[in-house]
Amino acid sequence: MSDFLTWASNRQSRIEGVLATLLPDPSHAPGRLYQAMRYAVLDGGKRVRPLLAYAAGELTRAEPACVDAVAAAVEFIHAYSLVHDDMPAMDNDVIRRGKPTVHVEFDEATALLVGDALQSLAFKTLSQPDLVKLPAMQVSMLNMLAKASGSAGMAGGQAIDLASVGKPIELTELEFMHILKTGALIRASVNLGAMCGEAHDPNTMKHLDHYAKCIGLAFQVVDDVLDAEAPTAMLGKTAGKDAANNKPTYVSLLGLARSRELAEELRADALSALSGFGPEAERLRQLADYVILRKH
Ligand code: GRG
Repeated sequence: MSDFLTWASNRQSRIEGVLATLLPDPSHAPGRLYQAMRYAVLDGGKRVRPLLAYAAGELTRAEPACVDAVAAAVEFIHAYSLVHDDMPAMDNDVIRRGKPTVHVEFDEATALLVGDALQSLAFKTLSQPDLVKLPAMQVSMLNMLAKASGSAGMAGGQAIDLASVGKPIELTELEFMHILKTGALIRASVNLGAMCGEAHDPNTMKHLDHYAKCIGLAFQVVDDVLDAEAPTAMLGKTAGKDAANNKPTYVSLLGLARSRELAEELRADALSALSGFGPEAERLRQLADYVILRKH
């Protein structure tokens, strides 16, 4: 585990540097927007999506510069989603990553623009010239990120989430919502990281995609468990909000014990998807453990 923590910390520092370089310089106009973009992205978060991209890139022996771009693009999309999700029209939250949310620290109009601009920056980053050898591959990657973040992915999942507050919901509907809302971007992080490499034969990609699908869902199940039982100080965001907002969650539908079991089953499923790989998949295996055993 200590070897994994060293690897993760190394990659977290690396992505911090990449993000800082790609974000616009706040000494130029519009300085306040640039400052807010940097506030939203830098110095916070577990960087799970970049870590997944780096681990998948290691498996396919990817070009580091390509994985850096993928990791930054998925993190920009993620950061934008958190900024918008926290706004009064959505989750109306005041703490994120242990500090005031962007609309509280700046203002609502700025928070909207931060999300818009981060989304564009994600696509600018992934569309930079010569990222991969084959231009058609890069178009496929852009298409994948667009689908994962759009109405058939994260934004669509968020729409279902908002519409389901206070309503009875079946487990299958909850699962569908999370596959889109949280799962799609996590899945894209793994697939895009792998696509930076040389070996994207259909079999490798199929197993990786199944791993990513399980991890995406497990991430959400664990998030629901933590929301129910971990204190705000540990989460860096308001704890217990789902129950307070009458939101359907895995815990409200299945109870804590069954939710924990489900996370464990998804972890086992994710690991079995990697069983045909050797040591090159070790970081992905360790990340499955990290996602499921995390405390915040
Ligand atoms: C606004 C279009 C739009 C979408 C919002 C992902 C999302 C969709 C909202 C986030 C709401 C939320 C708290 C979902 C639970 C799972 C989740 C994505 C948690 C936050 O991700 P972490 O734990 O956060 O990776 P850090 O801060 O570590 O990056």
